[in-house]
Amino acid sequence: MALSGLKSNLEDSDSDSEPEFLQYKVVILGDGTVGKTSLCMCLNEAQFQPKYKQTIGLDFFVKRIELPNSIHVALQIWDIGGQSIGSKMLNTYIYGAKAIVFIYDITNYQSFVNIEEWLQVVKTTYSSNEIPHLAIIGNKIDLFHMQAVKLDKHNAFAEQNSMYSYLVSAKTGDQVFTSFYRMAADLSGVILTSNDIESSQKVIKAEIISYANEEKPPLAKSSPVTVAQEPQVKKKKKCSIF
Ligand code: G3D
Ligand code: MG
Repeated sequence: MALSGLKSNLEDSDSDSEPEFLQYKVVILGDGTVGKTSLCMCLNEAQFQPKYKQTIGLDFFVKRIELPNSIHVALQIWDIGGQSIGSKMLNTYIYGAKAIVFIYDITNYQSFVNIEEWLQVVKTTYSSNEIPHLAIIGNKIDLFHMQAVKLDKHNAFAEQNSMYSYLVSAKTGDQVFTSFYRMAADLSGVILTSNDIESSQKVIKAEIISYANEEKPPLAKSSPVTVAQEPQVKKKKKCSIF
């Protein structure tokens, strides 16, 4: 994709030192409770909210990302909140988005099945020659031992629908920044090296829990969660991106 983003000075336009940003609208779609708001908050490096509050209406925020060669991107990320698949407002929200992120909860099979319906809504908004960047995100990989969606199903769906695909945890921050970093690069036509991708990956802090008097919970065979030693992430309130 060419450098076709709307150039905008999001900061003080009087300042010569402020970089110009390529700005893109990104819409997050998915069932209630899959972690849309948590993902946005995590990306925004805000506190991970342990209490669930169904979002009313729509929230959006701007995430600035610096790509190699000092290319600055501003992703305007829209969280569709409590809107259901049947909502008449959805097409209006989706309109103009350069990227759509479909998110499901890896412990909730139905939320994965419903991605197909969310995709149909998107298809009614775009003509076939202007389909935006599409990504599918399986959230809550910190709960990998409760995984209800097999990896090959996730991969097959992503491939069939030409979607970028990620497994993340909005709770620990694992892979959250990287997925949006890669999206920003694709939208602005920047080719990332494996080094660029690796250095975008944030270190995930893991605390070791002692199970001295308890039975250890089962460990996922190949959990993608990046941890220091044993792959058990202690319940913590903060999304650890640093
Ligand atoms: P939504 O915006 O898609 O409706 P929320 O979803 O972001 O409000 O999250 C719904 C619930 O899932 C919340 O739990 C939230 O804390 C939890 N959650 C979100 N992301 C993750 C994750 O990556 N891992 C885990 N373990 N939980 C996550 P509560 O219990 O507060 O309702
Ligand atoms: Mg929400």
